[in-house]
Amino acid sequence: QPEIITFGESMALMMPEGSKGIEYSSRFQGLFGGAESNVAIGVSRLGHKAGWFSRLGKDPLGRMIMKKIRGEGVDVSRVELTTEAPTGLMLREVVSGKTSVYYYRKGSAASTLKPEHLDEQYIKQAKYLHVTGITTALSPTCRETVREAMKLARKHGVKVCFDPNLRLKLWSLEEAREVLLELAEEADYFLPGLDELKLLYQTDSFEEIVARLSELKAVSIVKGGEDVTYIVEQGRVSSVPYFKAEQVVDTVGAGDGFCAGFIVGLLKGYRLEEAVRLGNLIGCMVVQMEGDWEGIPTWEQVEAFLNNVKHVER
Ligand code: KDG
Repeated sequence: QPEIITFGESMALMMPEGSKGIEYSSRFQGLFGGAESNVAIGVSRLGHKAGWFSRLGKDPLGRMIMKKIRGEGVDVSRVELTTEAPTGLMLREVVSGKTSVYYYRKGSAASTLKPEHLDEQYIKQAKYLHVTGITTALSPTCRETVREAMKLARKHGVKVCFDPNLRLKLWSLEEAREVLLELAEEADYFLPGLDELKLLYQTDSFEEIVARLSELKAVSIVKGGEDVTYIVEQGRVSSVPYFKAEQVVDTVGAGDGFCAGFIVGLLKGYRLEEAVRLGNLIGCMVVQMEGDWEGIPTWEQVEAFLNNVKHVER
């Protein structure tokens, strides 16, 4: 039985091989990603049971994504492959150090998710439900599904983690603010980035941001401070330093890696600071490899890193 359940859109991901951008590249790597499945894969690699569901197209990309997520040990028993709509696609390039993402996901299978697709019993038996703002941007029915899932979680005492994951290529800031700030009120753990909060609360003042976060019932974990992650709990602020990455290759997915590490910390009964430290470590490992989730370590690799175990080459 999954200890944490999450749902949302996963898409095929094409990235140019080498340093040429999309326009001039003739070779691409075929990967996949999706904020929520990135978290589920992370939790699974770190040795805990995660369930992820969505709707995927009954097409080669949908089957590829489903098999790979299953291959990572995530429970995909509630995923539906449908002929109604195709699997979404995104392209990503890093040109002169600048990352750009292009979405081809309008009308995708995942955007047809609706509250009827939720399985109450499945959610009920978990300890955590993890949802993100990306799903709420996909369609009105997706938005309703997130609201309903949070309601079901509350009804059954399942703790809700909410990452706003603001994506301005999907909707306007005005629309996003209204929906995301409303959902933040319903979460137990609110996991935004500092840059997102500046936009959502329309202020650059850290004090003002802390004041707004302190109005929430949630514990807020704010990613992307100056080399620290902040914990804000009813007016009290503490910070946990980052680990230093040896090389930064691809920063996309770092936030999801953080969430996976943080949730695993909670599952292990760690103190908040310790759970955040684990999140920081996973985020740091993710940025050192290409792809959204490929850099997430296994639990053995985490232990080896923390215990300074020497790597044996052969
Ligand atoms: O957090 C990483 C995600 O942004 C990436 O996996 C793609 O889910 C994705 C999205 O909608 O941007």
